[in-house]
Amino acid sequence: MTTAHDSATAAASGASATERFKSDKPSGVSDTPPERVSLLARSVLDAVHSTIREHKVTYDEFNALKAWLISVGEDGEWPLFLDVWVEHVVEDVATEHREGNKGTIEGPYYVPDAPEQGASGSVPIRDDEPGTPLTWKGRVTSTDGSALAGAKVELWHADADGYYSQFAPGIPEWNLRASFTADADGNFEIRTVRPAPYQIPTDGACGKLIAAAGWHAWRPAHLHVKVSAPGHEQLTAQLYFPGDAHNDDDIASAVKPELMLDPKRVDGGEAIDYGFVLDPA
Ligand code: MBD
Ligand code: FE
Repeated sequence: MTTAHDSATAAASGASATERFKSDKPSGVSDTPPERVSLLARSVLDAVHSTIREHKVTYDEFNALKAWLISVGEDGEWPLFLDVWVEHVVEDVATEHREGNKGTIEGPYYVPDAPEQGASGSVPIRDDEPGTPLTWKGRVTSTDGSALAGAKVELWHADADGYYSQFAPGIPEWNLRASFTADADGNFEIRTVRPAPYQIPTDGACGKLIAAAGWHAWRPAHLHVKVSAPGHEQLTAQLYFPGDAHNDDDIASAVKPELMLDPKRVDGGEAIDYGFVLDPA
């Protein structure tokens, strides 16, 4: 059977992720003081040079690298590459002071301003959406235990085939993307479906690296969230399902034990209970 997904390509999803990045996060090197740029660029170059000396990198290998770096840009895969292999360390460093909820990486597929569904409701979903229905109850609190009424919980995730709306063709614009607003007690209730394990695009430059190195392209199934409330640091996280084959070898190194769900079977699907504790800003 042919589906719209068969025409999903790395170049198309990479181009969408690159455009998304440019419009949402348009800050540049000019905001960074020259001493800092010099320090960081020097440090990265030193690491490259010592890798070359240590492993006696050849001209053939140097040229293979040049060709590959050119193709990362041509395929629009800089966001994918950086989010899969680098962002997890940036996230660790940025959030190490937090006492509240653990977070993890954002990845390349967040879109702001998803449809608002109030404190309780369903994500936008197709009539024939495949996958196990999931009901998720949670509460947003501050580190002192007080409820964060009006906290915003933005959710986005792949469908049961592993595709994200707005980055793969043939999916309604806001499918499986929504924003919820916690009630006066900080509570919210979300209805969606369980996402599938996710394989990053294999037909572009990142896929070429994975194949050439003999790695795999899988991330475990995950729900992405951003949680925000006035006077608090925004939390970006992902939640995972126990038993997933890739919880222990996520290609994006973004799984943490604190982010593991505990789904219970209920009539017509599964129920999860997971809340968030935000740090005061
Ligand atoms: C994803 O869905 C994702 O979450 C990350 C981090 C990288 C690629 C695809
Ligand atoms: Fe994802």
